[in-house]
Amino acid sequence: MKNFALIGAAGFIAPRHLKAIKETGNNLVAAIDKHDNVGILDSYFPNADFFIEFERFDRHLDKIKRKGANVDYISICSPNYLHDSHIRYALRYGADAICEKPLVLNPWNIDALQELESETGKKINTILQLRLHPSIIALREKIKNGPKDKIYDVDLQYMTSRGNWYHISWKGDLSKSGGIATNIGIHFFDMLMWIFGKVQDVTLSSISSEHASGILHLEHAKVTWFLSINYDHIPQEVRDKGKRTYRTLKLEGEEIEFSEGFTDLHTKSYEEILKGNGFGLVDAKPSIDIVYKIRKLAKGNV
Ligand code: AKG
Repeated sequence: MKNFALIGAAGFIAPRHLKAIKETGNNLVAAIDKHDNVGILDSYFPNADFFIEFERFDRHLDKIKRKGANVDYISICSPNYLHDSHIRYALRYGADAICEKPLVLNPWNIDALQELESETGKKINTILQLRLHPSIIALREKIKNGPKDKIYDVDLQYMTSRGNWYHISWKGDLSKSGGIATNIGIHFFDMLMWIFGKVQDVTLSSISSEHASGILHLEHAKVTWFLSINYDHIPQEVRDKGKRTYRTLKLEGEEIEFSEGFTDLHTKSYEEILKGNGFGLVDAKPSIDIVYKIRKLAKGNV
């Protein structure tokens, strides 16, 4: 059984990490969040120690270490712009990191973390759960076994509605989340490159605080993409079924839906990480590069 600590216990994504730690048979010894609405801990680890000040969290983890009971993994669910700092804390402490997406906001943050991995010998893992989604794995296989020189015509609609709170929270602050193409688009940019190969070009047709669209040219696909968190963008027939998400991809006109199953993949991600098969810095880099480029396009800097 491994010991875990978790940074960002009060956030949107923390329950999936708590569930994954529990379902993989491990233990949470300590958690921190500057917000104290963490009653969710009782559903998974009522005995975990909880802190709202980083210094006290650090002192506690240090005490655990001096007693010889190391924390093996630190899970990071904090706002995106703090990820690299919290990863540094984890590795310097002597733990491996498991960090939510996007691993970092800027490509050069990855280079700095690469040096830290070599210095400490510890591993930085990230969550790229679409790579573990059965429909996406099947699609990748199909493309791998298809003609090698084909450029597929792909239409991607990625809609995952969020209420007004999204814009008021740190996710609505461009400097903290990177905006929706970074915070949410990262999922499908990574997935598309994993399936269709390296990026050749990306263009942006429109962008706002709640949507983005453009064209992505990959080695084996030309992808027209549309991303939205606005519920009204979801097709009526999908809304009529009571759904608030619609993730779908048309390959040469043939629809592949992957709306379901997305939220259950953290445990699978943890299982792979614990076996030493986690996605790391090298895996995360291409999608970090592309969302950085989109942010520059949005500002008219490219
Ligand atoms: C987020 O809200 O931060 C997400 O990553 C959600 C992505 C999705 O629902 O597809």
